Amino acid sequence: MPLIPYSELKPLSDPTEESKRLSAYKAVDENFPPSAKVIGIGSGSTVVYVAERIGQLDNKADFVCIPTGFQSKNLILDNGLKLGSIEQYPQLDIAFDGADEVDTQLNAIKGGGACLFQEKLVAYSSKSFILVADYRKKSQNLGVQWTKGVPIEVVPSAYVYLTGKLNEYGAESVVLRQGGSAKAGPVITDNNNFIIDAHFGAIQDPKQLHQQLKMTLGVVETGLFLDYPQKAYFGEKDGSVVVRT
Ligand code: ABF
Repeated sequence: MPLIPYSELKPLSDPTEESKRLSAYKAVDENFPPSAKVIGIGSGSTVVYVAERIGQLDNKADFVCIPTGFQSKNLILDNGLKLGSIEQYPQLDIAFDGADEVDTQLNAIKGGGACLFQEKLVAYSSKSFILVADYRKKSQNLGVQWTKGVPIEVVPSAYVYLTGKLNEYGAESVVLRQGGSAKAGPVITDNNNFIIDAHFGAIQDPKQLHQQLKMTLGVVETGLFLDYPQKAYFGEKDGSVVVRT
């Protein structure tokens, strides 16, 4: 089990980083099944600390880790963990992932890193799914804190059609996500698709919105994660951790 007590760790100079580490370490310490064989490792900057904590376990030769994208694959390797694929290990014991916003019902918006499809596949395949985040992600209602919009993975040739549809559905903004520079062009996902970020304001019924989007031609998957997380851990500014179940 984890080796270094939190109190003995060197404090991080950035309070937001500290809150991310706090949530991630506590989530691992409280949930990692001692006999787990297959672990999902999500994406984003908070999961960095999940991989770090799991990398401190002394039994890391006993389990394999499944990534949700390129970054998490590197995280697994950098922490000396065994790498596997979802095709080899389709049943996971537990998965940890970050989020952009989580409401009181544990509905989440994810996909800020454009890995939402693989993240959802890992979440669906896992007996237990735990979200880790800093205090900025803790919300009462989706669409209030995270105003960049719901990430939607779409078939590239359908993006103009979908832009029209999303406007019809009442989106306040619809943006085709671009790469790092103006020259880079649209972000391409691991599945060779585009990402549209559609902001709907405060989302009153996330399930209904997800279903409507999924029924629309050209939508591969949405970044609305509904009903999957068993728990969400939020690192707070004051050094405490709020757990929603
Ligand atoms: C992934 O990383 C995404 O689904 C989510 O958008 C993002 C959260 O990142 P961070 O932990 O950096 O806030 O989990």
